[in-house]
Amino acid sequence: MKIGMVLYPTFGGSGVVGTELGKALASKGHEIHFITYSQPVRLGSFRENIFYHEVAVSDYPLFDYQPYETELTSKLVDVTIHEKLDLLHVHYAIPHASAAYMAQQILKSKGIHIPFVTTLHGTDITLVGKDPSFEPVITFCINQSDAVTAVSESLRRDTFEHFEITRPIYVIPNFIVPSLTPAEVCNQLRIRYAKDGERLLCHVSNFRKVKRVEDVVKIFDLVQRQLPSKLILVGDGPERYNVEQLVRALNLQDKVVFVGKVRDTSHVLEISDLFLLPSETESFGLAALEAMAVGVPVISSNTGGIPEVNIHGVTGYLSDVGNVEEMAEFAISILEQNETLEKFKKAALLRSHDFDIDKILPIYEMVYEEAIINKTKKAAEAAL
Ligand code: GMT
Repeated sequence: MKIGMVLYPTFGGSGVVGTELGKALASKGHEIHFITYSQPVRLGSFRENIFYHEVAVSDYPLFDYQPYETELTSKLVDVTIHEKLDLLHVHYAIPHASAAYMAQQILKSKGIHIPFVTTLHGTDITLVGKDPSFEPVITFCINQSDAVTAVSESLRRDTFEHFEITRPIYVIPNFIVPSLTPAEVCNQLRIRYAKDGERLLCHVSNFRKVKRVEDVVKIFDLVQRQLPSKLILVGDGPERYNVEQLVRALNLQDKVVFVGKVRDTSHVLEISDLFLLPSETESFGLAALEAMAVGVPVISSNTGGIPEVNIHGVTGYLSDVGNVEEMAEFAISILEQNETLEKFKKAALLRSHDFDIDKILPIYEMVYEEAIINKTKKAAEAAL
């Protein structure tokens, strides 16, 4: 299949999922055309079957706000025609689903019938999307999509709850592409952050309010009072300043490392003992799954789709949002004894295999095939 993959090229989970999916599809022989405003961070180097089309955003002085959606739409039309695409797959509804719908209508007027699949990722529904200023457009575009997928049962439920949806939504969970760095590399890297006998805790996010990164620091503060440990914070965003202030106020500067944005987080995760994800809401929690995929247990909040990934008492623990005391107790209970930590590490790794790309990819392929067949049928019926 020739697929146009539309996504945010940044560090966000939806961009990571779209990029890794595209790469995996390309390895299976599909032709993947990434269409976005800058090169996706996880795209990596030149590969067979992968093409990247940059959406140039004009800066005409009349525009206080650049019409990205319009330029994206034009690009979708152009790439579909000239690369003879079979399907568009848009990640994150806003504004990708409405751009795809518009492109579809323009193409229809030229006799080209292309289906589009929309994957809902979380904040496009749970935070931004349900805002009344977006709601009518989101509802319309979800209903007009040729197929809709959501990354968890929880997100599917939220979508039906907040929008008037008249079509089915398939749950296709996020996935991991397993690859382990040799232990030797990990050990060398680890001793730069944690001395012998110290535990290493880790958090990765875009430092938005919804991630509650201050809770990460509060949990760590309680843990380090009981166990020698360090915390690595990966990522950057609007809350970083407040988090830095909190670290200083708690006098934890020597124990907390801010490494900023990291393109490939696997190396940081591989040297960690425990991952903290105390988010307010999380449709899936890809960051937690990526930690589990390298054998790191997870302390998380019990919210959104996280319980579909992190199993309480097995791969880590889940607590109510904001209950930092309990999260710290759970963290200590895992980290105190080597045997317990090992048990949780093994269980986390094992669980992550349920989300192996080999299991998830065929489901996307099925959805694509069905969408293409249905579109072709509809176009033929309309032509009669
Ligand atoms: O977490 C973010 O703020 C980024 C956002 C995105 O769309 O890039 O992440 C969402 O999609 C990820 C990939 O499907 C999910 O793993 C995250 O749980 C989800 N974030 C939220 O629901 C807050």
